[in-house]
Amino acid sequence: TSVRSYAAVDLGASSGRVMVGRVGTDSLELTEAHRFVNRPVRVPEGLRWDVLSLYAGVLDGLRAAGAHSGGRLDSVGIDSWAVDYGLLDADGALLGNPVHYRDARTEGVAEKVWANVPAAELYAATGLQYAPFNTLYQLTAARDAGQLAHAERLLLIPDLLAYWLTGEQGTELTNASTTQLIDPRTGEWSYGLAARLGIDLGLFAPLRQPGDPAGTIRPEVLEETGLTGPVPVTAVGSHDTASAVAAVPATGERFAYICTGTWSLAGLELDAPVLTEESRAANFTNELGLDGTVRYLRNIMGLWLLQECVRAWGDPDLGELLRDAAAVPALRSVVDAGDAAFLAPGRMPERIAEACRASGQPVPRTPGEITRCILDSLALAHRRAIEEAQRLADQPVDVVHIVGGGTRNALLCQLTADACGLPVVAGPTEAAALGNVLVQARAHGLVGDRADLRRLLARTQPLTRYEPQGGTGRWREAQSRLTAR
Ligand code: ADP
Ligand code: LRH
Repeated sequence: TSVRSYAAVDLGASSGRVMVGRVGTDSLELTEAHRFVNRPVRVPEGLRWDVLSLYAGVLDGLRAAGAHSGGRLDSVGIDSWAVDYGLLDADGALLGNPVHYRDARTEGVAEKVWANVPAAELYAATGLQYAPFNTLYQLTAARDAGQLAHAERLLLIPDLLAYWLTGEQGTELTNASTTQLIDPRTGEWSYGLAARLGIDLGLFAPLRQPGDPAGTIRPEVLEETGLTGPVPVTAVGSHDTASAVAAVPATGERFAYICTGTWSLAGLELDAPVLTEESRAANFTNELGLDGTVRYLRNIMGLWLLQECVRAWGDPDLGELLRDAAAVPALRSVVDAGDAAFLAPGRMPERIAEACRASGQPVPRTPGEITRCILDSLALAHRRAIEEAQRLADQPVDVVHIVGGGTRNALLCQLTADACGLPVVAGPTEAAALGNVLVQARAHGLVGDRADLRRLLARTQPLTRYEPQGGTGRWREAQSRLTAR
């Protein structure tokens, strides 16, 4: 039987990696070829992605991936965090560094957009939860600041990197669904909405579906990376969360998922969007997944809260910190981990302490106490999102799958099982890369439908099961401290 080698470029907000997936008809193996930090840079005009250093990381990664596979790769796929983009001029040259979604430029922009198209109408048309960083708001801010004057093309981050590798431009659909300019019922651009908001959809390259060919690596890049051509690039679920959800190793249909990393994305896979007013009020989003599925989920601040504290504390050992946190009594204080007040960088330990004080709870002081407060708060937010998603979509579940970097945090997984009152199956850790690899393999006919793909993962990937303990009463009580205010 033939085994093929696929490279998955997966860029998270905290690190980028290039993984090699070796896929046979009944086998799947993933190895890390290269990992590099993703360090945003604050310049006087604001917070920016260092996209050239990320591209250099991708090239280093492809070189390493080739070295793992005798210089030959059957295809390359790229996924990254959502919503952000680069602008190109008429010659195809990048106009400035892509703006980071945590940059403050979108403050007050949503209100201006809603004056044209009310928030309720916007939700009914696009199904996207309100987040200040949705591409629509970023693009409105850029336009109003005159920054689109020389822009001929807008490429979302994975599409920009694919363009640099191949010379070809496209807009992959799952990530396009995070722009707030796509109709989730049709998977097409919302032309009417864009016209009313004065957004020029001509800036976007034609849509691509996951599995579509996305060009061939340029000869100069082959030379630079030591790869033997031709190497095709395949469109995958280029939104990292779409790739991660594709790699949830569920064996049945009654499952919820939490993609944990810098963010926690908690919700369900649905056949159709939920566009009700109740769903909007609960701030659930309808992003698009593979094969016309909908990723019905809520954004929770995620391990960003811990990353920022760890940065403030001068990078102590994570393992030790988590051991200290495990020794702190449970649920002493919790914060609302869904609160956009935690979006911006800086002063995180202080902001968490302030939130506890403001809600009349004991103020955590030591790093161990603050870490415990973060993990309890994340588990509580996971519980709330999964409970509300089931109710709003009328789709009950029996199990919660956790994928992504957070699967390495056993305390968080156990707390999530306890809070949800459901078993948690944790793994795989590199879900986005696996989903990326499997969509490439599927495009080449190596795996079948979504369920086959999930069965292959369940058979081949190490998974850890956590049973719920202690009843959910104390979690309900903790929630009431936040909602009673
Ligand atoms: P992203 O893709 O958003 O950059 P990841 O999925 O790589 O994020 O997850 C990163 C997070 O995983 C870190 O913030 C950290 O909290 C957690 N993590 C990574 N390694 C470990 C570890 N050894 N133990 C516990 N948690 C870990
Ligand atoms: C996670 C993620 C998430 C988006 C955010 C901007 O990496 O893609 O799904 O909401 O980044």
